[in-house]
Amino acid sequence: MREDIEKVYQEALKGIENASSLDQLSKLRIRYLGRKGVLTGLLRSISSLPPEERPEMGRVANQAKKSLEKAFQTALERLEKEASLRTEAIDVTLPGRPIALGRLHPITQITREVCEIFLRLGFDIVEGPEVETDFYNFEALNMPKDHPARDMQATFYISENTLLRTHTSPIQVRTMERESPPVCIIAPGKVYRVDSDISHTPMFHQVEGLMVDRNVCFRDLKWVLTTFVHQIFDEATSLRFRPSFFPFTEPSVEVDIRCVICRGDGCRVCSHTGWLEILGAGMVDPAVFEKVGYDPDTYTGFAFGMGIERIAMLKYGIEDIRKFYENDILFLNQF
Ligand code: 2NM
Repeated sequence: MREDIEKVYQEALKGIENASSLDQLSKLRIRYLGRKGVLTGLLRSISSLPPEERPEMGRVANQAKKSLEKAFQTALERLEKEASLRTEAIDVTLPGRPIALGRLHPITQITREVCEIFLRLGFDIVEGPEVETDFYNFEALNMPKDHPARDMQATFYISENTLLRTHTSPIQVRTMERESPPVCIIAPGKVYRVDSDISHTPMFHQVEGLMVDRNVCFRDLKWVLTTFVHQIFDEATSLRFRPSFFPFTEPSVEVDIRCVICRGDGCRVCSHTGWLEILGAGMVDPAVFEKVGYDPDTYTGFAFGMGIERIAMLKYGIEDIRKFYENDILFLNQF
């Protein structure tokens, strides 16, 4: 009997120490210490021994039981700790989570390209406020309160005298007020007009330019704009200057380029005219010089303005201006 107990004890102890899961350990406990367990059976059979042997065997068997209970407890703690370590473990060999690299918005890219071309031609870049006063946005640009040209501008007003600029010309006015000629600047930035359809958004981007000095003439304007168009599109792109009207320039022109899509044959983009309108320009009206305190008998100048979205749409073949402002990552990632 003593040998039986010893054998069961050793066997159980070995099993407990080698148990590699909580499930396995639980099965071992049932097998040895359960109601129908091996050791439980041995304990029960003590009652059938001769009375003088019972106390001694009882002691031995109970000792084995106690000892195994303790071993179970130790093994339980060990396996629980291992399980928790497994769930908290960090596999340092796993590849890192990729960090998506951002990119510049296509409008920002084109704005920078345009600015770089004019920087190389000697223009400085000037910025200004998007919330403007009536004076800088209209009055100083030869558009008094009753001027019909103001009706054409559907303006976002903040108060009677405060508005969201409808063009970046106020930057040029502010620069002329602050500095005397020669002035040679470009004014990029956001502008706002009440307008929204396939080719208009209430906010869009402009780059305007201004050059003022003695003897600045229309030839200078033509050379600068031709050079610009050849650089932003290509050398083969020809230009056409059409008479037009702006309150702040006289004479005024609209500048077309040969359609970059069909090269002049006529297509949907150029409405079968072979030409695309991309710029407005002209010689600064003497009335504007008067407003900023320049002597119109001493100085002349040219100015021009273009919409960045339009340039970007023609360069990249985008048909709907609203694509720029939908935050569609698949669209934006193409540029
Ligand atoms: C255009 C077209 C023609 C322009 C004029 C001026 C200023 F302030 F010098 F008078 N800035 N920009 C101008 C002239 C803008 O955009 C289509």
